Amino acid sequence: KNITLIGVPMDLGQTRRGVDMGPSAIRYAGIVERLKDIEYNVLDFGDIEIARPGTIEETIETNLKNLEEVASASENLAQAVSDVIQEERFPLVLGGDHSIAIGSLAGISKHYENLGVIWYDAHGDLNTADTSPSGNIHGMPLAASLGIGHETLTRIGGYEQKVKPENIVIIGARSLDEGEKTLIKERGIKVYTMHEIDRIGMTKVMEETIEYLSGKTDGVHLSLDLDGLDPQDAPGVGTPVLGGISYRESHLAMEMLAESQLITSAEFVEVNPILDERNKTATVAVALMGSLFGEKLL
Ligand code: DIR
Ligand code: MN
Ligand code: MN
Ligand code: MN
Repeated sequence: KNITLIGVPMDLGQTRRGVDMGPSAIRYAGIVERLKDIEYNVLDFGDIEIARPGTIEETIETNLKNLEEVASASENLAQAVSDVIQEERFPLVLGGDHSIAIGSLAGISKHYENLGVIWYDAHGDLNTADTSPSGNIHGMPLAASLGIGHETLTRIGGYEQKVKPENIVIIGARSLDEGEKTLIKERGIKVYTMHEIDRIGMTKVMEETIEYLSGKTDGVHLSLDLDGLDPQDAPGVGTPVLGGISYRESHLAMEMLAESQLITSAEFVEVNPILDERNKTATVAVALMGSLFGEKLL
């Protein structure tokens, strides 16, 4: 029952300023106390250093925004996460925009033969330089972790494929770009869109997800983008999409993951206190982390 928090004040993977304050907002909402209350040994590593935009010399011709700065932070995060696992502690990464998942997965996957990934998000984050409508790297981390996209991103950690397509489950998707839809079909990635969540309910979605991953993986990383939730419940995000997963459904999902004991690392990303209502989104993130780590209502 040992957790190490790693803050990643990254905002260079997208264009809305303020998401770099996500780790502070989550700490302010009481994550350390919350986990200590359920008998965890909690260490706070502090924050990964992020270079200011434009401070690293650009040697690569690309349409990807802040590529060198994102890559540099990703290498640092990969090393920090890997060290935490080496110490047999659970890495809990606090974002920052979702581009940080490139570094998290690069550090985590070294320790597993068959890492599973649950991608809880309104988006697929499966774009590449060729398919991206925005040039924002936060729309690319899952593709990069599959080894698809710009090699500066796919080679973080010194190796290419962090996760196999058959070990991924995307939950909550409702805004997928054309290139992402193609990739999902080509690679056979399992996706529960909002349609399936409405149709069969979160209980069944999580039962199937746990069943799907438990047989074939030796660890599962939860990458939770707060924009997977409905903007009514999580308004402090840079790219809100209507019609998302509810607060209650999200708690249920986290509680079922806690019961399954499947999750071996996690990150909570895209909390932007500048766009928020009185730190509501960080507070929701902390409540969901409580459930993920086994907090009970009674
Ligand atoms: C869009 C938005 N698919 C892009 N992606 C977001 O820019 O690639 N991911 N917001 O979380
Ligand atoms: Mn640059
Ligand atoms: Mn995302
Ligand atoms: Mn998203």
